[in-house]
Amino acid sequence: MGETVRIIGAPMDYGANRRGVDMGPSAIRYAGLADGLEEAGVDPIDGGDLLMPRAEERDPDADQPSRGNAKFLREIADVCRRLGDEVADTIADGTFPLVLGGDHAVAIGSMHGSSRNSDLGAIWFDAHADLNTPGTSPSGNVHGMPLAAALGRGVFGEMDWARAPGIREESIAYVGLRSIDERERELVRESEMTAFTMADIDQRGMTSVVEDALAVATDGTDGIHVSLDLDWLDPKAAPGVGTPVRGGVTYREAHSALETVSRRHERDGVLRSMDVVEVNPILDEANETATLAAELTASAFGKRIL
Ligand code: 6HN
Ligand code: MN
Ligand code: MN
Ligand code: MN
Repeated sequence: MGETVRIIGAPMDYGANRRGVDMGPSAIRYAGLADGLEEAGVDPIDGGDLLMPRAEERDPDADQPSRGNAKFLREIADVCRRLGDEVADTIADGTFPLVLGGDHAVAIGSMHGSSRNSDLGAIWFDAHADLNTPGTSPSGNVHGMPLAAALGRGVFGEMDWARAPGIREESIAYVGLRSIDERERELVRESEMTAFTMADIDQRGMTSVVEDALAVATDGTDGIHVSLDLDWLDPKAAPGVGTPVRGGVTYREAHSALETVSRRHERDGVLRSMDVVEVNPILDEANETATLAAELTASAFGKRIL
């Protein structure tokens, strides 16, 4: 294929309540990400990491108009602005942006940058719905809010760095949902997003579900963003995450899902940007989760068994 993939590290942990995800980019690189991408037939270049102050040096409740209970919103806005620019510049250069988190709030920057000049669909591989606003969030952690931010819901509507210009609700598909907050459940039900839960995967099998998710995200769009939250997997396969939820996707199902994405990409070039988030090396067992993150990324770019 010869596609050039630019690795962009976003070692941000402002959006989660536990330190550790800031080490995700290092751990995923160390686990062999670049080698895996080469084996998949793409050309990786490493764009390094975005610089950011340590959370301990900042005040999570620093004043910001309409911040609500959202923690570190100023810092997250600053990182997402810079990340959005870098993602947009990478695409303008004809290169593929692969963002390594960090917590899932980095996806706000990825989607903003990727949808700046085009209509973008999205597939959300996650245990969680990530649709809280500062008005509904039980935790105040912004990693539970990136989809609400991208859609400009609630107070995010006033934040130019948050709302992704080219993303519409009906072009977003969840795959593997299993942990939804009480108030979020209504938001998902009332939204125009398509939600494939773990129950759908049980009943229909992963390949068929992901093919449907691809159909949703590519319908009427110029391309898709894939957001891979490692807590999508069962904690047995991916123990190194901050918000594990049992009953998740297996190792084989995960590969099958990303291989399904890659087959579609090989045919139609649909993939436009991707992020791999929520790997927490402090909670991991011998870098197992980072290794899985690297392997799944290679699968998304076409690495095959034979
Ligand atoms: N993630 N729904 C919970 C919250 O605090 O809003 C958990 C969010 C988890 C977010 O894993 O990216
Ligand atoms: Mn620029
Ligand atoms: Mn998430
Ligand atoms: Mn999650």
